[in-house]
Amino acid sequence: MHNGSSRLAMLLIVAGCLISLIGGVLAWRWRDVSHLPARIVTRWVPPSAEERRPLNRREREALQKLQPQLDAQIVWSSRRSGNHDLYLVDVAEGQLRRLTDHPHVDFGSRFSPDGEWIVFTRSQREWVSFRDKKLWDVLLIRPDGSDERLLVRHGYHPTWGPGGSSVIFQRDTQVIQIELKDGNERVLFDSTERFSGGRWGEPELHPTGRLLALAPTGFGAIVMAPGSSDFTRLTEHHVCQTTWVPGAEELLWVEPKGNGGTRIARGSADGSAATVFMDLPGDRSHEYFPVLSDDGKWMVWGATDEGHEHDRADYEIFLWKVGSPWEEAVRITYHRGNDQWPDIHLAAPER
Ligand SMILES: [Ca+2]
Ligand SMILES: [Ca+2]
Repeated sequence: MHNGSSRLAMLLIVAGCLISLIGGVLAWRWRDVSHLPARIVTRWVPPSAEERRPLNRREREALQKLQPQLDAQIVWSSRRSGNHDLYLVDVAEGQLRRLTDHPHVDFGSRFSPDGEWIVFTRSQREWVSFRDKKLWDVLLIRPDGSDERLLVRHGYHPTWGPGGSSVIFQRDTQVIQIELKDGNERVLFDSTERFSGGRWGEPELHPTGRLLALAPTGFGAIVMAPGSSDFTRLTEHHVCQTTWVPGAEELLWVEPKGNGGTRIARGSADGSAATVFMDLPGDRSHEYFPVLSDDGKWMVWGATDEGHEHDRADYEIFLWKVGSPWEEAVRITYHRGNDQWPDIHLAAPER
């Protein structure tokens, strides 16, 4: 009788272990399993610099839809190689080009005004979350993937200064402008005494260089003259990712409101007016990373249908002709990993 109880107890334990094991395997979603080969392979066998990962059918169809009306390059960061590398798509060619091949995180790519260079940021370790703004360097690369070079150590969120002769970036509590010709640095803003030190993001200089925009966390968008301690507050609530509207003293920013939890607003730099610029109908409406083409006629951004983390969630890249109905926006990526921070450069801007 005693031996029978022991066997029964042992059977129950074994059965429990089996049920737990099966449950664990089922909980380990196919999505995670399917990512494993690329994640393992990319750690040991990096793809060659010449690799051109093909677009999938829906991505090719999206480009074909755009080709009659747009000749442009779009660059963004994607995990389609197993970690964050920069990819570029040439709409007219209908081809995908892998620009970087590095085990660290590459993102935040922005075309220079002449389209000859792309500035971006690379993590100093293999994995650094976008939430840590310290462990990053600023690099340059050509749109064909050549001439990759370090511009400056310890820099985050780089964008271009007026005319493309300098780069603006965040370093700890400061916004820095570095001249490309001699490497001289100038401090445009220092938040040491305000906005909880470095708790603000996405500083960007107006194309004329006369105004600097950024968004302190929980405070709202602000605009100031570089080097000034005075600023204009554009919103009374938290927003983020301020970016200038070319040819105007207006900005875009992301608001934590609307369909999907976020929307893109457009407002005057003097704070006098703001409107909802994009809040895409449908499920994929958690918008971030907006930026306009240099002629202001096209906007690219990323959006998820669930999830928020900028470097983890399944963002996809969208393109929209400014002024057309929102629902005519074209989704150009169909890749279940993270796709983020796009930028667009027109081959021949309309005049
Ligand atoms: Ca939305
Ligand atoms: Ca995606």
